This record gives sequence, structure tokens and C-alpha cells, in this order.
Amino acid sequence: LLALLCGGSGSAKFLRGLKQLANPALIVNVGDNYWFYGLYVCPDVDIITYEMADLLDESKGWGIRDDSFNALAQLGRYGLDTWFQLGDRDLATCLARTFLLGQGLRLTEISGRLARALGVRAAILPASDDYAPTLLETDVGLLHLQEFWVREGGRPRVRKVLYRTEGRPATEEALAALREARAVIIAPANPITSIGPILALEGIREALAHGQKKVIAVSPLRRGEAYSGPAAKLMRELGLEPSSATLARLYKGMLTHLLVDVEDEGLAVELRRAGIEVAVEDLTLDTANDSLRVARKCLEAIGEL
Ligand code: FO1
Repeated sequence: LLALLCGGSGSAKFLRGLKQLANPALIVNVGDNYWFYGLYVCPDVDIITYEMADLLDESKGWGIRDDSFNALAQLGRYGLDTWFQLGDRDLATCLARTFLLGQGLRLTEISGRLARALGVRAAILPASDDYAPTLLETDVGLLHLQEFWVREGGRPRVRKVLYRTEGRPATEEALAALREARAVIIAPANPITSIGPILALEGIREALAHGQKKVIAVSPLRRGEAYSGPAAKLMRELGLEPSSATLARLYKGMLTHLLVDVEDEGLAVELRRAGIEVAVEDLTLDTANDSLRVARKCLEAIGEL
């Protein structure tokens, strides 16, 4: 019994290997969910679902492979914003989700239904059923994460991160999966924008501490830089040194194990002194073989392989 806490693109790269070795319950960030032209877009839930269904456009890390963009082009002709590149088939996912929300289904039920329709057997569990977006206070004003990252290209200076998940309930399904898990893996995802919003939900930290669980994080950082996305820039602007040592502090009280890159082996002594078991691997996740190698090492470290 395994559970994976995950965000979007970085998590999918890791899952690409992990799904061949294990069948974890997937507890997914909802902090980057966004309303776009009346449609409810859940990027991380969709990225993870597409990865599990072998549909993910792995060159971009989001969306469906070989999708077309006719609807978006037409929206552009009407003079509407097109900075959020929703493909046609991706748009259908969001249409279906919004339609089913309107029928009174919860996001958890909808995500399960859509995933099963795509042939996915794994449990895909949004961490919360609520719309609880992560907002960033920046030098150009308050921005939704998608506005910051996609529309503004991640350029604005960030002063503060506001989790709307804070104090809201996690879903019963996510909490049950975490409580029952023998081990929990925290994917190599942005600790501020992908994992932070999950941890801010009520009940998650307690569920992680339940029983004699092993909790391992796969570091998304190497030598002060993130493999992808805005993690390092965000951390620096929030006054945090972007390193695996900081990651251990952010996940304090939860981690029993941490998998770091070979180039960060020097941090191992300090981390072990803090009571964390450290495993070391080349954490490059460029190819399918990389993903498999990292996933194998992660499972070995917690005795699940
Ligand atoms: N990321 C981009 O960088 N540009 C886009 O236009 C974009 C569109 C998009 C559409 C649907 C979707 O599910 C994800 C999309 N993403 C896009 C990815 C998304 O912004 C982030 O990578 C995740 O929210 C981070 O986990």
C-alpha cells in the first residue's frame, strides 16, 4: 500500500517510471486549478491522469500528445485571451468536468470517472474537492498561479504565497489513502506550489504521521536549481535557499527518508544528523530509463522493492 503526493509535470516524469513498479494511490494538488472561460481546468489532476493513460504530451509536460488547438484559435478570432494553451481534447476533459460538477458530482468522483474512461485503474485523488487556488503576492499585484507562471512567464517578483487550501478539509478519500499507506512518496515537485497546497489542507499532516509510516521525498532540486519550473526562483524570493536541506526543513516532522541527487551528496551528513535517512541517485528525469532508475532507487530506499 503506497501513496504518492504529486503536482504536475515533474511528478509525471517520476510517475512514468514508478507506475511500472508500483500502484500507488495518487493524491494530487488542486492549488493550480483555474477557471478559464467558464471551464474548470485542473492541470495537475489532468497531467497525472494523462500520464497514467499514456496520453501526456511529454515534450511539454502537460496536455494531450498530438492535440489540436482549433477551439483556442477560434476564441482568438473573437478577440479573447489565448495565453492559456488549452488543446481541443484537453478542452473536452474540462468541459466534461465542468458539466459533471454542474450535475452535483464532487471533483473526486469526476476525476475517478474520467480516469477510468481513459483506462486508468489507479486511484486519482484530488487532495480537496474545493476550488482553493494558490495566489501569489507579486510586484505586479495578486496573481493566480497560472497567471504568474503561464501568462507572465514566471517573471514577477514574488513576495508571499497564499494557500487557499489552508484550513480547508482534505477529502476523505485522500485522507484514508494516506492513513492506510505503509509508505508515502512525495514526488519531485515544487515544494511551494505543488506540495505546499496539499500539506496546508486540514488532516494531511496528521494522516502522514499516522502509524509507523515511511515517508520519502524525492528532491526536485540539485545544486540550488530545480530540474524544471519556478521552484528555485520562488524559494529565493521567499527567502529560502533552494536546496535539499531546505526541502527537509519544509517537510519537517514528516520525512523519514530523502532521496537526493549525487551532486548533493555533501548534504547527507547534515540531513542524517537531523534523523533523516538519505539515499543518493542521479535524479535526472529526462528519459523513460531515468524515471525507472529513480523510481527503483526510491522504492529500494524505503524497502518497497
Ligand atoms: N503551461 C504552460 O506553460 N503554458 C500553457 O499554455 C499551459 C496550458 C495548460 C493547459 C492545460 C493544462 O492542464 C496545463 C497547462 N499548462 C500550461 C501547465 C500548467 O500551467 C502547469 O504546468 C501546472 O499547473 C503546474 O503543475
